[in-house]
Amino acid sequence: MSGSIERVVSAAAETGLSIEVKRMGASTRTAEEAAAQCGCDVAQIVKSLVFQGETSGRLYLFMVSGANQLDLAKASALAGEPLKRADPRHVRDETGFAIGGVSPIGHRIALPAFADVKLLSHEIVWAAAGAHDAVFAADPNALISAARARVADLAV
Ligand code: 5CA
Repeated sequence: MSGSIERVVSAAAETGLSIEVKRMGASTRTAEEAAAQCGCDVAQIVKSLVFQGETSGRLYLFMVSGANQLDLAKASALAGEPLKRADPRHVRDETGFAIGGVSPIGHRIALPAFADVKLLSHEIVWAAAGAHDAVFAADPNALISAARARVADLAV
């Protein structure tokens, strides 16, 4: 198992979230690809989007359904500062994950996290597990708790 995936598994175990990481053997880099591999609706895929505060330079995690776009105005209001998309290298340094495999849990450095309320309308959601072909399924409430994310209206 890769170190990135191990961090996801450890973080889940530490927070009492029971997960089984699945290596799909095909790309799950995008929500559409992940949905095709998981055989689920794209709305059940959790996108883990990392943005950077323009003032503080701090990174923030936003968990949004694959069917929705992040509303940057709402996200900025929650962060308390304007946001821009984080540089991929910066994302990798702080989360330990490459874009396309960023998991909502198991980051190297804890990021303030927010989750869109629409994720709660599914019984099961799927999230990236730290690699480009790795995913896991979870109850959205349990996943959001494990990510220590605040539930908010984040979608456009
Ligand atoms: N594994 C899939 C499904 S869980 C996944 O990670 N999807 S994702 O949406 O969370 O991650 C891909 C997202 O990374 C894209 O939606 C996009 O917002 C972001 N992204 C793609 N390219 C870049 C880039 N060059 N810099 C910063 N963010 C990027």
